Amino acid sequence: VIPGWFSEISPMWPGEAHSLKVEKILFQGKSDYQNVMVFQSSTYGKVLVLDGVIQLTERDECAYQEMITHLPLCSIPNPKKVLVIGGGDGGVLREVARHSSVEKIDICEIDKMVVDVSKQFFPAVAVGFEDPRVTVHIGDGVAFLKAVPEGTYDAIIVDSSDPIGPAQELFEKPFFQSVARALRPGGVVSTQAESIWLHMHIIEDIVANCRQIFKGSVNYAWTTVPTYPSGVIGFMLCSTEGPPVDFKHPVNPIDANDSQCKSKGTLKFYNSEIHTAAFCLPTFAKKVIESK
Ligand code: AAT
Repeated sequence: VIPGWFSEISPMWPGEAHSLKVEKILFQGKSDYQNVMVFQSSTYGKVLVLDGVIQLTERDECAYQEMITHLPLCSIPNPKKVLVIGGGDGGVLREVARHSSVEKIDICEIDKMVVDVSKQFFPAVAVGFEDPRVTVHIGDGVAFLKAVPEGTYDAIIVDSSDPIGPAQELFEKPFFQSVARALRPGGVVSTQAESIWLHMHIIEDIVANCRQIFKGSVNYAWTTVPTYPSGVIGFMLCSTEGPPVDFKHPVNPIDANDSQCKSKGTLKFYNSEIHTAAFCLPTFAKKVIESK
């Protein structure tokens, strides 16, 4: 550990630790679920850390939040009811709110401290909470989903932390079954699905489970996020049986109506070309994912 630097050390990426130079620690707390820290970095803006793992930085959060949201929402016409699990910083809410067809946005985040800290230190991210269509539920996403009536949502976005800690169950088969149940026929889900460089074994299991559960389509997409382990992160994109969804060819482009969102700023990362490109996989990953 280098003095004055934050190093992201975890058994989920043994033998490596990305480091950022710390200008100032702005917040340190312990919630019922995890350690919460915010620091000012010298080159990535403010950084939110949970249990020693970077959740977002001001500089590159756009890549993750825009992709995990617009990959599903731009793949179906007129999404109306959307559920976000995790995502307590509000960034995914900010992105969902860009879609004018959306009428209701529920969010279920386990840790209220994440919401409070985001409102205090990351106003450009927490702006998502200000949208009048948003209802906040503080609780476990697993329990919340079990109570949702069948066929409720057009889209579910699982913006979850890594599977060590409170998010563990969000990577397991029963959770994906409840997601499928809560979606309407032809509804879509997008989940945080780790890195092809570090977690092929986790991805393999998720893909195998999803192929059994989602009778529409099952796909893996990825993007670059410099401050996430290995610099890339992926998403599982699945649809339930019903009107077919071709994730690779977005039918609901957002590029055009983005201008209505002045308070949220404009899109910085997502566009229709990068949407399609996100599904192109390196050969080693393609082999594993297609064999499942
Ligand atoms: N948008 C920032 C990126 C995140 S945040 C993940 C959120 O999921 C956290 O706020 C955490 O408190 C919440 N969470 C964890 N478990 C649950 C649960 N069971 N129910 C509801 N919310 C939960 C993800 C960063 C990925 C990091 C990659 N290394």
